[in-house]
Amino acid sequence: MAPPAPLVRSARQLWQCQWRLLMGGLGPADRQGRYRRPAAAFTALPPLPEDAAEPGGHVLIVGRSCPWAHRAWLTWSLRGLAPTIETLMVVPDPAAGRWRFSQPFEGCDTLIELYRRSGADPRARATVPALYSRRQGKILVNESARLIELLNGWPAPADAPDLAPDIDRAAIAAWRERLQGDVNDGVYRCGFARTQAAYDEAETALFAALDAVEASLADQKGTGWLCGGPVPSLADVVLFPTLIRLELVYAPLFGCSRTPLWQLPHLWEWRRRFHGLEGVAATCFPAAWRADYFGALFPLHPSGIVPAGPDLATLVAGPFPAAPGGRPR
Ligand SMILES: N[C@@H](CCC(=O)N[C@@H](CS)C(=O)NCC(=O)O)C(=O)O
Repeated sequence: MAPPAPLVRSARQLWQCQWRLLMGGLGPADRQGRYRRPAAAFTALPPLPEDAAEPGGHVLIVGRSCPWAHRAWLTWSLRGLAPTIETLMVVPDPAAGRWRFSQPFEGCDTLIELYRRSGADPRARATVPALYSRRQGKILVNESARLIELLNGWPAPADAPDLAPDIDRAAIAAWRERLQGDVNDGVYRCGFARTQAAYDEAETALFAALDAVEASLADQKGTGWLCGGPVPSLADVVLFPTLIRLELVYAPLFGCSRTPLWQLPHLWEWRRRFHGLEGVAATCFPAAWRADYFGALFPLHPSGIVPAGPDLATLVAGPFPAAPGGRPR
């Protein structure tokens, strides 16, 4: 038997109130209900450390599900930095809402301890990615946008690609600027919106940016990378972590489902090719992504049930068969 209407009404009101409170725990919002990403602790681009070339002198701390960590991990992988920088995976602790180390690292059980030891403001969020210097005994930078720039200038094997060559610098910077707000953060602005208007604004900007990328890839007679060079650039690197999670997480959980990626054939093909680059598939963990997002973001998904999703292999399959008229089937 259905519960009486007044009970349903008051349960809804109570839930709305609790939902707003819980959403506050995910991040701040402005007065219009737009999600505002909080500032990080070590955001400035540090100089290249003197001991950068020393084997194992630095540790890149990442979490599997985090797209911001993913871009740093991809940069590390594409440039072959394993000889000088170790990677270390932290694991989520959803009950406590923090990252912890699988085994104590530098005497710390949790990432927040390492942040405190590095001199972070006690109120700062302990986020991934973070680059740790063993010699200095502290985190050097934890803002992924700066970290990938640092890693792009890090001493690397002779055949390592430059992901921000001078000739494409302006185009790379322009794409990165747009992608960072409208796409990388844009999916979070959709998912963490507190009002319909805030969601609509973020969602429109997200798909407008993806349409712009699609148009640019379609126009470009070059190599199929975003800035036209022979190798992907940092613009491609930052786009990939968001796009590879689109059907798996952001469409079903954050409401980013207006245009399925198969309707953007050049982007589909771009994603397939990027995923095929050496070392990229090893950074992709679709089951862990889904478990972490659906399991941890309680206010968005209170049941905690992890729904079945598409097989990643089907998302990077192709080339996409074109139907008459050039549209994919
Ligand atoms: N500005 C940071 C954001 C990183 C970030 O928000 N990471 C999330 C995981 S996706 C995190 O570690 N959150 C933990 C927390 O907020 O306590 C960057 O781009 O590096």
